[in-house]
Amino acid sequence: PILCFIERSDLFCFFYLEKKKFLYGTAGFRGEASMLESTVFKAGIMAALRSLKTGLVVGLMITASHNPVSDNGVKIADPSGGMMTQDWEPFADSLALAPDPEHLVELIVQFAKKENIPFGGTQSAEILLGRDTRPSGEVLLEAAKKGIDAIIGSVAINMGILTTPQLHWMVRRRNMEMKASEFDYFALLSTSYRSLVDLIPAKTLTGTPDVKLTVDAANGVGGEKIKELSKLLTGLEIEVRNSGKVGEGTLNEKVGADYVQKEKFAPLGFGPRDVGTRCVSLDGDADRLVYFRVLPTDGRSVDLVDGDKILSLFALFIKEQLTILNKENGNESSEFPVKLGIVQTAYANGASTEYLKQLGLDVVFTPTGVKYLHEKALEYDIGIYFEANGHGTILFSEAFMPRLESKSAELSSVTPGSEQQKAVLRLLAVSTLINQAVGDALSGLLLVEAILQYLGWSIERWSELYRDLPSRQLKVSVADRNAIVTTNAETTVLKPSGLQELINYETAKYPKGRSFIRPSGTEDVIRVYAEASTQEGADSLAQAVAQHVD
Ligand code: NG1
Ligand code: ZN
Repeated sequence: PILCFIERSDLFCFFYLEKKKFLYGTAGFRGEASMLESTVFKAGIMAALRSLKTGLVVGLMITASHNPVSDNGVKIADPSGGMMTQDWEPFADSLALAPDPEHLVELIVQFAKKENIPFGGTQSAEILLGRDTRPSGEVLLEAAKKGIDAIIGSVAINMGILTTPQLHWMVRRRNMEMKASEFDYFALLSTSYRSLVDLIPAKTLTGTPDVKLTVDAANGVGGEKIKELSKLLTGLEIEVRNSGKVGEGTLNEKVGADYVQKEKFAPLGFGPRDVGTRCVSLDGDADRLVYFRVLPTDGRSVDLVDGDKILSLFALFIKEQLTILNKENGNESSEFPVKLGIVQTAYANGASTEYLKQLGLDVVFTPTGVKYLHEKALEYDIGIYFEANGHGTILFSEAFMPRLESKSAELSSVTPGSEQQKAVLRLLAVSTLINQAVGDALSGLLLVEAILQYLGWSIERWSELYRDLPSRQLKVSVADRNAIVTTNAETTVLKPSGLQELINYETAKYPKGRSFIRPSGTEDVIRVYAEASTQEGADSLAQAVAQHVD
């Protein structure tokens, strides 16, 4: 009976296009764009089923983030705005691997039964579609629509060209029955930023604040979006380069957050003229950001202020607000206990972890992949997570928000204008500025800018919070990357046996040495990471470990 709710002609028409099988990794399905049509079509089916199952709005985003322009990908946003629930990933894989349309239909029928997905009832499905600026995006978006149409009762709404975090934000807001247009997004970000700036204590406002920020938009979707956003901002001078305009360069080619973070080199379009200014790089779909300043030594190398330092800045600021809030008449009181947690991965620079622990913060680790970090951060009242590569955000838990709001109401009637009240207002402004669905370069950079102004800090001062340990990342191509199995938030190799002992042996040779390997979730490689007290040490440790992997 379920079959009559599936448009079979579409299934057949899309199947023959399949040339390669993909797996739903840490970033959904990703690969060469010309091979993806059938897989994206299946992702459309998945999204429709997910919406039918939950009775809520679901998102589907076509992007390959920081990967080359010839690649593309698709990921599904759950009703919360976060990544699709991990329980459904095996189903996504099985759809992608289905050998023919008959099997595909069979898989859908079985899965729908198992999950009690209500076909043909009053339930309808609604899926918001978005794509980045890749030329292959349009065709793939059509394929996704076809997949959604194949599940009768589902409606696809094309939201057009968006950053990944904008789409996730819209899905989340729609399900909370809140205004969710792109204009609403820009308006909320700009007003929250304004509130934070207006709450800066007068004493830090001495001297002229450095309001100039130069943005490298990776020739991606973030370029136009940040220009639109900046029209609503006052007191911040934003210059956008690599904005994606024709002739300005290629998406993600020697530009963008991934390039700057991995190469520690200024992106194209930046150089000696930028020495002394604050610069920020977004990635291709604007869900990552890293800051940098071009060094005067050669006008090309950069002092990188990565995700770990952004995390540290956020943590410092939130902690300070909580301290102010709990200070009554100069005495610490535990009147308003808040569970603040910091979530990192093994890629976090060891110096950042040490710094955060010195601040007395609760730091925990998860495997690589936003879904793991996000899930962990949700366990706290306020959970801050970041990957070193610049993807992260601050989550305010559902249980905590009403507490914060009632504290705000109480303080505004009992002690209006007090420092405590201001601290609460700052936290509330952060909760609306920073994207609660996923990491978001635009909201992230506005928060950084507001905090730097609050502290009266330059980028140099921020960068000096701690000194990064030298590190090196390498990739090793192997026949089967899944032959390597890790545990302990990816810091220990379980299989093949004996390999971890070799890594330990190499690592022990270096002061402050640390090294781990893991299969990438987005590329067909094993990644090697090494850290040591010197760059030479980190380089040769990484080399030595890579040789054992080969
Ligand atoms: P993989 O390929 O699994 O290492 C990369 C990043 C992740 C995450 C995903 C999703 C590194 C070392 N890894 O994953 O942190 O951002 O892409 O885009 O940066
Ligand atoms: Zn991205």
